[in-house]
Amino acid sequence: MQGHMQVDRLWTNCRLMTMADQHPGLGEIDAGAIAAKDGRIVFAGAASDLPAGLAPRETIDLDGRWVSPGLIDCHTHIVHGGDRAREFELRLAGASYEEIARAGGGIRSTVAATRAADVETLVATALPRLDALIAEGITTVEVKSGYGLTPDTEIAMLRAARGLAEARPVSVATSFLGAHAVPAEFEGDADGYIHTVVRDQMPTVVAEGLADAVDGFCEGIAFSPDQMALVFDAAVKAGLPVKLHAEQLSNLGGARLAARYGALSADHLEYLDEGGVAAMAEAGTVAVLLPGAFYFLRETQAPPVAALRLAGVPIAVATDCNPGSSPLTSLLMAMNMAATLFRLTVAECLIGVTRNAARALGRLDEIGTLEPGKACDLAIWDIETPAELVYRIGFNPLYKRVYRGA
Ligand code: DI6
Ligand code: FE
Repeated sequence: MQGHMQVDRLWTNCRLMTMADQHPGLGEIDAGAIAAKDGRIVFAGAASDLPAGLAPRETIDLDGRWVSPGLIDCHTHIVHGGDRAREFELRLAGASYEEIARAGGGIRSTVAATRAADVETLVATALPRLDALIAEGITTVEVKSGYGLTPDTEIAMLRAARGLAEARPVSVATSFLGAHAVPAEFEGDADGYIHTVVRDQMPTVVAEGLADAVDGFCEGIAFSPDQMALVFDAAVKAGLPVKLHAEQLSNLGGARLAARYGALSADHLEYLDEGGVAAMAEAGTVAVLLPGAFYFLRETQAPPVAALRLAGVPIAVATDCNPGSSPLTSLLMAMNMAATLFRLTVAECLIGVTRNAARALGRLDEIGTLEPGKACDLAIWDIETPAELVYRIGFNPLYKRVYRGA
C-alpha cells in the first residue's frame, strides 16, 4: 500500500481468531493487528503485514490478548412478558413440558403475559437479558416474536426487538414467529390460526419492515409441515428468508421442508434423520444447535452431530433464551453445553457463535469473521488459549467489547 492511510483505531500486540474461511480452524494469527475506519475493519492479519504509512488516530496495545469476532446469538426469544418459574417447579415435581403445554400452560402462559405488556415494558424487561449477553461479548443478537399471536401484539414484540438496538450498542436481527403456538382463542383450529398469521399478521409486519426473517415451530404441539408451508409461501412472496424450529421433540420432516425453501437455518434438530441431514447439506441450511433447551427439558436424544459434520452442514450454537425451555442468557455456557452434551469440538463451538451464526442470519457478508470490509465488531479476551472460552463453566473472561469500531 502506498502513502498515508488515515484510520480511526489500530489494535496491536494481539492474537486473532479470524474465523475466516480460507484459514484452517479458527484462522489463528499469533502476532496480529486490526485496524478500523468508519466502523469497518480495514486490516486484520499479522502485524508484519500492516500496510506502511498507516496513520491511526488511536493505537491500543492489547498486551497479547486474544481477539475474536463479536459473538452472535443467532436464536433467542429475549423479548417476552413474565416468566415460567412456577412451571419449572411443576416440571421438577414430575409434569412434562408437553403435558404443561397441552394443559394450556407453557407457551400460552407467556402469551398472556406478553399480551398484557406494552412495547416499553417489553423493552425494559428484555434489557437485563440483553445486558447479560452483551457482557459476554455479543455484538449481534437475533430476537423472535411469537408470544403475542395477534397482529398488534406480534408487532409490539418486533418493535420492542428493534427498540433494543436503540437502547444498546448492539445489532438486532428480528424473526417473525407468528406460527409459534395455537393461541387459546383458536383452540382446535390450527388451520384457522395459520390463515390469520398469513392474512392478518404478515402484511403489517412486512409493510413496516419489522422482520428480517420468518420462523415457525414445526411440532406435534404446534404446526405441521403443511401448515408451515403456507407461512413460508407467504414469506417467499414478501421476499423474506425463512428458518424453522424443527425436529425438537419429534421428527415431522421440518428440516426437509425448511431446506426446500432454502432456509437460512433449521434449529434444535434432536430428532433429525439422515434424509433431513442430506436435504440441509444440499440447501446450505445452517444447523442451529440449542443445548440449553436440551439440558433444561432433560432431553436424552442428542442431535446427529456426526452426520451433520460428515455431510458438511454448517453448525451454529445459540442460547434459545426463552422463559419455557431455555432460560439461558449465556452464550459461553451454551458453547460449554454444546461441547459436553453434543460433543462439538472447541473450534466447532467457536465457529458456531461467529461465522456460522452470521450465516444463520444471512449476514455473513457483514459480520462473523475478522476480515477487511466487515463491521468492526470485536470481543477481546483475557485467556491464554481459545479453548478456555468453551471449557470454563460460569466464568466470563471478556476484557472488552468493540461494536462498530468503538
Ligand atoms: N421451541 C422452544 O424451545 C421454544 N420455542 C420453540 O418453538 C420454547 C418456547 C416456550 O416454551 O416458551
Ligand atoms: Fe426457540
